[in-house]
Amino acid sequence: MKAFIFDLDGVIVFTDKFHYQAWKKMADGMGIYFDEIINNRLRGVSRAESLEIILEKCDQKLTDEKKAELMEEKNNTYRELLKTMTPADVTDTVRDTLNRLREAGYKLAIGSSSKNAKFILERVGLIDAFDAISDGTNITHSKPDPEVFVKAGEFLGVEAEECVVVEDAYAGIDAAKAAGMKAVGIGDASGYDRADYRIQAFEELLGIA
Ligand code: B16
Ligand code: MG
Repeated sequence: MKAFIFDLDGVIVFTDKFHYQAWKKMADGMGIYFDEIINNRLRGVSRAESLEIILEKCDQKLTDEKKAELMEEKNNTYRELLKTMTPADVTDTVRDTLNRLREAGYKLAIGSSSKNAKFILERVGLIDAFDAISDGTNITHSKPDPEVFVKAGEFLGVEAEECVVVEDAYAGIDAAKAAGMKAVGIGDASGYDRADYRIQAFEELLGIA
């Protein structure tokens, strides 16, 4: 193995509470029912697909323009919430493990569906911790499509079979396998049997390296 590719939200940082608050504000404004159980279905899913899931509870048919407006409104609220993030939002364990993997000679990349990935990494002081960032701004298909991880491997100059993806979403594990990469399931995906490794704590990656 030569490289580790990390999903961002749910692996390195935890912004699902901000996604929830921002979508909730939008849904309440539209009179659409939305709760934390529906929010769980948005994990690792793109912004546009997230909106479609929320609109399952809406009886009106919305135009593409209206959908774009709602996504922008949600994203503006979400980015305001992201501004409250600081380096203290990344655990010492995550920072230390990333440093140790780098010292051991592995290339490190981000493979995230989020168009806000770089903004988040800047807020938490991790923008220089990775050799490459593949995110929602450089893909046309979201997970479980392998594109985001294939691009991360290309950016690093490392072959797919030499990359390990670390993911908290089932769709992310499926994407990693479709890319021909090894997959580590953590958090929500620690119980997913398609993952090659299943871990409970981030530092267990040092045992895989
Ligand atoms: P944005 P990840 C994903 O990040 C989130 O898990 C998902 O909830 C979100 O809808 C998606 O990014 C798009 O985010 O609206 O910021 O572009 O887990 O792939 O790092
Ligand atoms: Mg995730």
